[in-house]
Amino acid sequence: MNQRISDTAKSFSAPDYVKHEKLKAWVAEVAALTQPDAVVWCDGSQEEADGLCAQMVQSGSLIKLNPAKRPNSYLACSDPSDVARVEDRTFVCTASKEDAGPNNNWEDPAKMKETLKGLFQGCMRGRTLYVIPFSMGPIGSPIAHIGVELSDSPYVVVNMRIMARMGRAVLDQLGVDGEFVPCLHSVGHPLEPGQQDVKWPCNKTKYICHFPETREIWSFGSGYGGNALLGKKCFALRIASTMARDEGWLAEHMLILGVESPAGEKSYVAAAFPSACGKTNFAMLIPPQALDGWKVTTVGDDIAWIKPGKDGRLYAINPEAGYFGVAPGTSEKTNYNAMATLKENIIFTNVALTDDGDVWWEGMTKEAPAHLIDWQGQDWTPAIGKETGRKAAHPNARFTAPARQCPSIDPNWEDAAGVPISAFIFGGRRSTTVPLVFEAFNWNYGVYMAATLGSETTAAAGGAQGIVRRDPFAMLPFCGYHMGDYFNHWLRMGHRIEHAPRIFTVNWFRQDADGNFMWPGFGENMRVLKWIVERCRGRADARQSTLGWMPKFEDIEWTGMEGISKEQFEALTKVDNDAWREELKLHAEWFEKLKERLPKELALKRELFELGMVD
Ligand code: O2Y
Ligand code: MN
Repeated sequence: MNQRISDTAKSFSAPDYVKHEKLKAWVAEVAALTQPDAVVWCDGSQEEADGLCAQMVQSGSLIKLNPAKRPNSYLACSDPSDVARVEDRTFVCTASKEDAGPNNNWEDPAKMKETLKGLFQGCMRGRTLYVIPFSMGPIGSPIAHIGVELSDSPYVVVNMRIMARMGRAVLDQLGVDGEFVPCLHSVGHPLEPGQQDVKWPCNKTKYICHFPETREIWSFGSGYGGNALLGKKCFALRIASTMARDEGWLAEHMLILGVESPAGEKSYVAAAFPSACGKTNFAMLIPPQALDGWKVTTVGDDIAWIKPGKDGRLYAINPEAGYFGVAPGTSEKTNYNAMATLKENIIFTNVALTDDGDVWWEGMTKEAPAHLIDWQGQDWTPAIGKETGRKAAHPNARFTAPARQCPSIDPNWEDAAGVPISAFIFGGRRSTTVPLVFEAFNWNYGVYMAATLGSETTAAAGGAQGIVRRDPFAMLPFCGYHMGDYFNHWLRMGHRIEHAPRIFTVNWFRQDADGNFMWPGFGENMRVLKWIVERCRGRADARQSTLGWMPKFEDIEWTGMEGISKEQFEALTKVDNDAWREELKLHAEWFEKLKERLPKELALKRELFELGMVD
């Protein structure tokens, strides 16, 4: 498989089975620029992944976990400078700066290409260039799209194999002239002859660049997560959002879940939450036992691609095949299904290593083990943690897990046609102002609510706590074009489809005057979800409020739940006009930032809203 060429011309030929001339030409062009020692066309097989993992164990980049505890699983620990997505180094390069919008860092495409070509020149010396063909979505699905990542990181190869459908089958689907998004990635750490590699190669100069007009991605300097696994945020959101705008569909930062009633009726909803709002927990929710017969199934935990179907409904796929989830805080109590997904075939990144060769992170168990090796390779004990404040796992430590291992996986999660969406749900973390749940009066109203979605910062994210940040549609870091144009696209989509999903806002995080959460969250969110899906079937009652349709106390199923009185529920769902007048001022400030491209409907809606907020 490995075609090592030692001649100085370093020409590499593709395997005979590759018939796509444009792809072959691009690989040759990149190899000439980056000068790798070898080019490997990944077939996606288990043997290939096993071989790469063995090679990384040998080089010290991966630790093989105890197979008796965690079969076929590995731990990677990154360089401390390369632990998360780097938003300040992420660029959208469009011919006109306005098209990228104030929500993106911008650079002229030609200028950025010159900079990147300088950086990529010879950057793979001493390394192997891996050709990684991948499909975002089930291979052959009319909602799916194909990408090819060229990367000099074997860690990227084995993660992409979990996160996407990857390898020979994708090349077969591409055929001789199929369309693909070229995704070029390098850790930016060439090796001179005889130079010893480091465990986690990367470069202090980082560029994560998107060229939406030519549908290309170039990423340099980071080996981590969304910076390096280019199918995820770079392709499935930033590039795909522009494809979706141009082609009349939606590429969204949304989980997709199925809800089955005791009568066996199935509904699907897609939901967007900014970070630190329990998105993965909601995607894998286990209903309380008392809601006998209700079932929640998981289609996707992070991204949804949604296209109009012939029947006038919207159909969604999860373009991914795996979860790249945050480990800290995940436990059998907070997310039983996630923990069950992690039993085998997992790549952990930046968690701690136990003395018996397993993994641990803060929040996994009540008590920390007596001794660990922390994510930076140092001894860690609860006493050291207490004394120094050092965490055993990095707060952004991750697991890469095959979605098929999730116990709540939906039977239709790989359906090429997608699943029909009945509702969109938008939720932020708001200690005040935003009620537990309400349904927008109509599509445009729902778009307004999503466009003004805000969430409070948490201490866990670092920095100040409790500041409301606008994160429209939870897409602020992921929309590949001007946010005002994106709102307009959503407004137009609603009018193009005959059976538009209903739109709901939720807030699991409202607090009382003493700072206590007023809603228990987790599995109890099923009660709200039940009301939502029944509203979509025209079965659940509601009252009209200034914000939208809201459940009355008796419209929520309370069986098996104590502790929320009618008065408390009224407080949870109260619309505080004073607070909303303040909120609407903040909406005005937010809209001001987008004013060049803000749809008039939304500015008008805000004013009407303000007029309605009278006591
Ligand atoms: O830090 C990273 O590289 C990953 S960020 C991420 C990963 C999985 C799902 N969502 C996100 C996100 O930032 O929304
Ligand atoms: Mn995400």
